[in-house]
Amino acid sequence: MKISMGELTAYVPVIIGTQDIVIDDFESANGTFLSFPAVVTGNYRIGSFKKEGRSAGEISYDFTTTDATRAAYLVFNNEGIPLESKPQNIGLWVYGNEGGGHGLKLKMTDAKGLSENVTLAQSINWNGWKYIEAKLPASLTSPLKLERIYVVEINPAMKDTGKVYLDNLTLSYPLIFSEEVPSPVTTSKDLAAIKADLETTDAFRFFAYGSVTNIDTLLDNIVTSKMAKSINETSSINLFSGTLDHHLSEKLKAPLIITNKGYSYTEHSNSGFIALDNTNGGLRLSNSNQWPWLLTTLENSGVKNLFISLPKPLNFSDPLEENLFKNKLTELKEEKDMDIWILYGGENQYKVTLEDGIHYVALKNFPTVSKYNIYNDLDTLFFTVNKDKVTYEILPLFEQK
Ligand SMILES: [Ca+2]
Repeated sequence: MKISMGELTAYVPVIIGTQDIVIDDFESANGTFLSFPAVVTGNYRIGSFKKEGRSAGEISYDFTTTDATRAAYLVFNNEGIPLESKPQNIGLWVYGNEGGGHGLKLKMTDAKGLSENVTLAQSINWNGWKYIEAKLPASLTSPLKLERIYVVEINPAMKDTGKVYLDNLTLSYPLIFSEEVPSPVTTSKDLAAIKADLETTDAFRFFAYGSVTNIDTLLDNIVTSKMAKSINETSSINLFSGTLDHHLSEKLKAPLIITNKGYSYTEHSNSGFIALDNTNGGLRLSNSNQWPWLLTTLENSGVKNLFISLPKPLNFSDPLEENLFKNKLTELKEEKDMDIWILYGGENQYKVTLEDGIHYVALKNFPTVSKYNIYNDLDTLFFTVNKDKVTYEILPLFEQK
């Protein structure tokens, strides 16, 4: 969000949604019953009456035996459920018909051993299933443990027996904030840098990216899920000019071309994809067998478009080899009228340049720092390959609203 006052402009964090994670689906034994005071009786079990799946949790209580404050607890196994990082909200589905208008609370313990009781509902007074949630107090220090969920009554007059059903205990995390001053995505003047429709049935789109490594934080996982969704909606091939973390690769549907070791040739529709290895500063230095293989492959290939991917920038330690490589491609372009694109990794920004009619495209790596700006640091590149024309679009993964 941008706030302007006179000449002052400030950028403040913006929450653009939440990511919900179910941490207990009540599909297997997860806790035991406890009451307060001891004269209160009841039970906790996993039963077949449920919101989702095959079962839900069931707390039964008998609040008729005393006037004192009464509570019926589900005490989670193993001293509670650890919460990896502190969520914004914690919630669950609760079936309220036999809730007797009592309160529903949970008990958290934090890293310092401090306990706090958090109210989920002042009064269980609804019919059917309802999702209820509570914010976690700022005073608690992560990591937290959820120890108990319980039905509680302080009013001596409210005496009854009943049952409360619980399902899908869920943590909600805020979906990312922007803390830095955003800058617009750099746009290229390249004529190929335009949005294009798929004109014929053999036309296709493909995704191109650098390395994706160290997907280890919750934010990384949220971001790569979003990335996978956007890729799977449109892409027929997914090209990475470097290592691809399994957290992303296992979510992708289309065939992968990964350029981090070795060399390969893949044909799709009217296009050829050649992966080469220049990790040691050149083709010969990385694997000398590549040259004869490459020359034969280029000789035999009759495709309209050629996409050559390399893990590192085209900056060979032997300038003669680099020239030879570039000349070979220029020659090929003229002889066979191919549209040639060199896609290389090792960069932190997308960059497209045109040299002797050949496109050189630096592919962006996934941020390796733990904190990054989701609007500025997460662009994606999609190529559209039509019969006579290759175009591309560099788009931010998250659109700033
Ligand atoms: Ca369930």
